[in-house]
Amino acid sequence: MLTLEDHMEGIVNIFHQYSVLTGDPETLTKNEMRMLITRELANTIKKYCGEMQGKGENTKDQETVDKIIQELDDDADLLINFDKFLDWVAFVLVSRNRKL
Ligand SMILES: [Ca+2]
Repeated sequence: MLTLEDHMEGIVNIFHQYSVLTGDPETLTKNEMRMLITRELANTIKKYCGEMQGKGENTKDQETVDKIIQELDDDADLLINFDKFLDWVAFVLVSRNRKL
């Protein structure tokens, strides 16, 4: 059975699996983040997309991914470090838990 430690290590590993692809290995470029979200969070994105449509926004998956990245990159340096990534993962987990 997986422990919380295993899951935490998994989050760190997934981040680095994508962050090392180009440029600084400790930050995600927008393309790296886009790849991570698209491949690792396909179902979550579909839900996000549905929620935005519920708010009257007609977004497709790709536009939803772009919006998430824009929100994450709040200082507009085009890079997402582990702190920002983890804040976002925590936010997704908290909203998911509320809906369970
Ligand atoms: Ca990188």
